[in-house]
Amino acid sequence: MSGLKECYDVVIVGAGFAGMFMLHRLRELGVSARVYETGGGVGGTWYWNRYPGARCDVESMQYSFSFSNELEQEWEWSERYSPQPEILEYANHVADRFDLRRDIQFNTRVASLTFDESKNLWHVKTDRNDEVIAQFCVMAVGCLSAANRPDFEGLDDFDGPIYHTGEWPHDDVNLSGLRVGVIGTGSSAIQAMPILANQASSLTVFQRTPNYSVPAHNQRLEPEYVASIKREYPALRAKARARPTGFYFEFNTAPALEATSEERQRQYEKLWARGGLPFLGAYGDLLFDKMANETIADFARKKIRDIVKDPETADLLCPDNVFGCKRLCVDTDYYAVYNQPHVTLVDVSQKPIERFTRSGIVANGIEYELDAVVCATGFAAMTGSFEKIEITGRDGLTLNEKWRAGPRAYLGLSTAGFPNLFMITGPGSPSVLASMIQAIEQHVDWIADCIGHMRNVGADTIEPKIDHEDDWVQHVNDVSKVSLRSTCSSWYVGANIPGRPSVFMPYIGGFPIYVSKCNEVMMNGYDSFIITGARKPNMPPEVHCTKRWHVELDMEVISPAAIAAKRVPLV
Ligand code: NA7
Repeated sequence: MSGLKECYDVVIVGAGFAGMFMLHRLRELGVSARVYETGGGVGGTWYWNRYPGARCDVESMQYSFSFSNELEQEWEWSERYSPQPEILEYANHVADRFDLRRDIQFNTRVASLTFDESKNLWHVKTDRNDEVIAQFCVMAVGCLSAANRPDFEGLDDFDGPIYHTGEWPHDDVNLSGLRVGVIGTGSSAIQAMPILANQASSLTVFQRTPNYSVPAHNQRLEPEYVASIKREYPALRAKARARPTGFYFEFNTAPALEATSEERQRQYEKLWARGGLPFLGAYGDLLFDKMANETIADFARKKIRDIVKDPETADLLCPDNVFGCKRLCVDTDYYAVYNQPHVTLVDVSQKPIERFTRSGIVANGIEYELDAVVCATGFAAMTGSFEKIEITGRDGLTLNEKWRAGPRAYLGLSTAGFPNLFMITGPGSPSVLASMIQAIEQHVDWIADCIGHMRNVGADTIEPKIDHEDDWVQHVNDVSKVSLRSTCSSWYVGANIPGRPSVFMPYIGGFPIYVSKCNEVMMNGYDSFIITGARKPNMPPEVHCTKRWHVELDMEVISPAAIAAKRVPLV
């Protein structure tokens, strides 16, 4: 190709919260950056997941950027759990406030990234025939962005529309009076179903695995409450960062099995009434001790049976696996949906859906007549968006080839053989097990300081040393075994999609320990990385953005000893 390709210091793939904040930080560094985004607007997951009822399962006052005091103070959330349109509005507000759009090219998918070893540059090609060059690439592609569309037999025969919750159309979808089928009973389906049931003349739900869900008790936010949080924001954020999940809630570190059954009942009732993910913080050993877990699972199953009137349906809805092993769902009136006469639950746990026909879906030998189908079948989590891009590193090695047996990344930030390629919330980092925006901000700050250092020392490339990467991957794997979370077929281990290697992908050791490790690596002059071409190799790194991630480790709750003693509610 000609030598006239546009050249940037950094190309960022994706304009969700990660890509937007990365762009902002790079501008502060005085670095040129170009963002490519498949969608027609900013917001990433909140741009695509427009299905009815979509909302965040982390409380609004904590699900937001913390880097700008002004932004934090001026933005008003209206509900305890923000609905998708409001989060998208927030993303747009951030884009406008920091004038981000002028460096983002929308409706453009990055098709390939190829590292040129002779020049130490990445060649970037898009599906719109853009070809640009960059020293660094930052993958801000999201953890739950590549929709899982199972290849059911006869899909093309079906006369009606087939929607996917993660790729919901942008124009109005009118399901009023239609016979609607829903495939899947994960978080998306659980949020959508109460609304779909109000619209549809019949709702037929195809369930492969039941999920535990805790009531959201969503409500409008009182101005006094909002004001009180805003007054305390810095302290609240600091507390959140010291928590294993990166978001703040009160949790109990005492073991469930040391309480009497009456005490447990009171504790579970209290937290059920409070609602949301903190329910898992009822005791410290719930995700570590199978017997302790049984106590909370029994409580949740009893709640399902109390709500769902038909005992057979209630039985089908009661999971028999570890409570909180799959991502816990947070709902508004989900289980009660099944009391409506036009809602039918079809169990496809023993025999998979057989096929689509012109007029419906065949399961267990029965044809269910349908006008429209909603696939709430989730995502190729953590690695799906990487797989879609042809990423070629040193020696012609592709990332798909390197990750064939499961993702291998150092700190979930970078991977050996792919110099100057960073990932935001990549596999091997807390990512989906932490509050996503906190996890994103910490990664962006670390990457920004790293790129700043590379410029300060005049370096050409940086990539992890393979032995450090191997050790980290092993550590991620070892830590996961401490938790019961590693024991079921969830998307955390890629088990929702046939043929994927079974590897626990996020880092479950807790956000503060992870952040300390990232800080340590940086302060040691990136000695677990290979840096080439540095003209000033001994210059120590300057801490700018990462300064705010200094965490006071509350050793009582997050120390390795506490983890070993299985007392950390890694919600
Ligand atoms: P999830 O949680 O992965 O749920 C997908 C659902 O679809 C789940 O019940 C799956 O059953 C089901 N599924 C997937 N493939 C099939 C096939 N082939 N047949 C029948 N059923 C199928 O995705 P969501 O979008 O709901 O939520 C993702 C995350 O977003 C969520 O955890 C929150 O963090 C936000 P399975 O359990 O695999 O047996």
